[in-house]
Order: sequence, then C-alpha cells, then structure tokens
Amino acid sequence: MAAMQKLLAIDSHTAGEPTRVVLSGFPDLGRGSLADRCALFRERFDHWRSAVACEPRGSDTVVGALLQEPVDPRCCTGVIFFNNVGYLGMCGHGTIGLIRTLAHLGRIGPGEHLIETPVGVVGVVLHDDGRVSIDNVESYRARAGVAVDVPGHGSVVGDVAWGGNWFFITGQSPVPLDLAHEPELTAYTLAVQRAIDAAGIRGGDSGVIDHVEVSGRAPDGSGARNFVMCPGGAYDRSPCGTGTSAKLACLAADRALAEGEVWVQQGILGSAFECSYRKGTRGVLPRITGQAWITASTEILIDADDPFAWGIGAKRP
Ligand code: PYC
Repeated sequence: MAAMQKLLAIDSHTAGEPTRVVLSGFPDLGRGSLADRCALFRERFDHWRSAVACEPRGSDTVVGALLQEPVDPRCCTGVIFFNNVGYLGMCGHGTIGLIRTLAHLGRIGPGEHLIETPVGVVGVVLHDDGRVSIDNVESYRARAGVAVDVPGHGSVVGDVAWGGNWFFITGQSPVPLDLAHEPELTAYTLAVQRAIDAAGIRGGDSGVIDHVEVSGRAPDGSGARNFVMCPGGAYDRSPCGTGTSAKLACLAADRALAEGEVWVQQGILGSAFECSYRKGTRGVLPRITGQAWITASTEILIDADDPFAWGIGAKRP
C-alpha cells in the first residue's frame, strides 16, 4: 500500500456557504507575490485544488482557502481562494470563514488584522462577539445597463462591476428570490452566464465575468436579497461578500446609497451581511460584516491507489 498524503483543514460556513481552510500539507509555492503563487498553484499543482474542493471530498459549494506566509509583514496571513473549477481573486464569505478559523485556532484575537490575497491586502476586524467585518478591495462599476440576449428570457439588462471578482448584476428575475425557486434561479443565471460568454462581454482589463448576480427584494418584504451564481455552477448560499461589494459600487454610482449608510444584504437562505461603504478613488471601499461557524476539523488523506484521489473528473498528476 502506498503512503498517504495528509492535509490538515478546518471547515466552517459563513451564512450557509462553506469554507475549507487548508492549514498544512500543501506543496511549497515559494515566496513570490500571492498572485505569482496563485499562478504557480494553477500551473503545477492544480490537482491539489481538485483533491480538496471537488467530489468525493468536496463539492461545488466548497471554497478552499490555502494559508500562505504573507509577503507584507503587516499581514497576519496570506491566502489563496479556490473552488471546484478554479481560483477566486478574493472571497468575502471565505475571508469571514478564514478569520473565524484563525480565531478558533487561537492564532488571532479580537481587533484589526490585515490579510494578503492575490488581488490585494484586505483589512478585517474580528469583533468581540465573533462577527467579522471585511474592508474589501476597492469595488467599482465598469459598465452600466449592458443588454444581453438570453435564450428563453429575451433581453436581460445588467451592470458589470468589480468587487474582488467580476459580476454581471441584473435586477430582472423570472421568479421570486427565495429557496423554493432555487432550481429556476440556477437555470436562469447559468443561461445568463452562457449568454455573456457567447457575447464576449468582459469586465475591465478584459477580465472574465464569472459571477452572475440577481438583485432584488425578499418576497416577504424583509429587505434586499440576491442570488449569486458562482463559476463552479453552484449558487452562493451566503449573500456573497464580493457580489455585495460590487452591488454597493453600483448603488453608489446610481446615488442610491450614501457613504456610511447601512445596507443589509440577504441571500436566498435569508442569512444576511451588514454593509456600508466609504468613497474610494475609483469606486467604493466596502465594509461587509457577517458571521461564520466552525463545522469540522479534518485530516484529508490522499491515497495514491484511489482512482478518485485527486477529485472526480480531475487530471491525475
Ligand atoms: O463571498 O465573495 C464571496 C464569494 C465568492 C464566491 C463564493 N462566495
């Protein structure tokens, strides 16, 4: 029997969306910038991503967070976020899960901290009650009122905005934004995603738009609600930190939300993030507050003899 590879990880969920923080056992990605290390991870070690995030160990909802030594000594950690299909520049719910995990391990206490990601340094506050606030990367709207023809749905109009990932945000929804309509919302947002790709619509600097957000009101009248389709084909169970940041940028650009005003953003489970923004140089500097809960402390074992050791459908090393 071949020796098994071992990884240590802590699982949590933020407002319903899972995060798996990988603490140790990963190949060395060197001491380059987090963006360089993410590129190396993608080019040479992608099977480690699929081993952690894909079935049978993971699922299309899991966001992995690989801990890294930060380059910037002010940061308490570096992190690379990934999922079942690739890599995320930044992840809001994942950052809240990461901070909750570091607190669970006794590595940080309440107060202000910085973390380094491939798209920049992000400030966080761990509150005494366990809630976490993220001062996300500067977010902005790149294009307003972009129309795309979606088969079966006609013309769908939305904004293209950056919140640490690229989003197409539309207010058009064929059904109410609730859990009962999740299958229809999933089919709709996947159709919008295909139409965006087919039309060659891109974000700033030709960035790939890989998240589709439907933005509206909760059917029970309790406030703003969204449905966010992630690149791996699963919807975000949380209100999506980067999607909410992109939404704040659009609200600010439309003068529909003032600097410092509180915006409570629900996802379709009804779980919520409390948000506000400060003005930035290009867009807004969002603050997103939410809560995560620890769900498991895991030793991941990778057995070389297992045909699905590196994930179903994944390339073996
Ligand atoms: O919270 O930013 C987020 C996020 C992105 C993808 C899944 N969650």
